[in-house]
Amino acid sequence: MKLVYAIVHSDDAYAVNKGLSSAGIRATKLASTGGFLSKGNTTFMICCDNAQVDTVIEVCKQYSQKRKQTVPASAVLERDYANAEPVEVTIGGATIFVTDIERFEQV
Ligand code: 2BA
Repeated sequence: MKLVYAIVHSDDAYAVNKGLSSAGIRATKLASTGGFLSKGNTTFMICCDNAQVDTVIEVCKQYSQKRKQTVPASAVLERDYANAEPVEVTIGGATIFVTDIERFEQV
């Protein structure tokens, strides 16, 4: 069994959730915050069979959009350049971690 963490933009969370559910995959949604932008995002915790991991990744890929966001230059530059132009970063689609599960219990 695997535990998949999928971090998606909150605007995509509803579609990803629906996609997982239509594929018969159970998930827990957590409200999370990106360490870089300090903006809310959504983390899905998905415990699934090894054979379902590719489906999970496919669903996340299908329903997560790439977005461009402008951030102050000070967020990405090592030194604070007061007059530097804001910098554009690309967010997403989804950031996914696949981990092993040693034991799964529902009691
Ligand atoms: P944030 O940390 O808020 O990052 C938002 C976007 O800002 C990132 O999009 C990336 O394009 C940019 N970014 C982040 N750190 C950067 C840096 N040091 N320099 C320049 N640009 C930077 P994504 O890569 O798509 O990540 C989206 C969200 O996924 C992240 O939000 C964070 O919550 C999570 N994430 C990404 N990589 C992670 C990792 N290695 N471990 C844990 N969480 C991660």
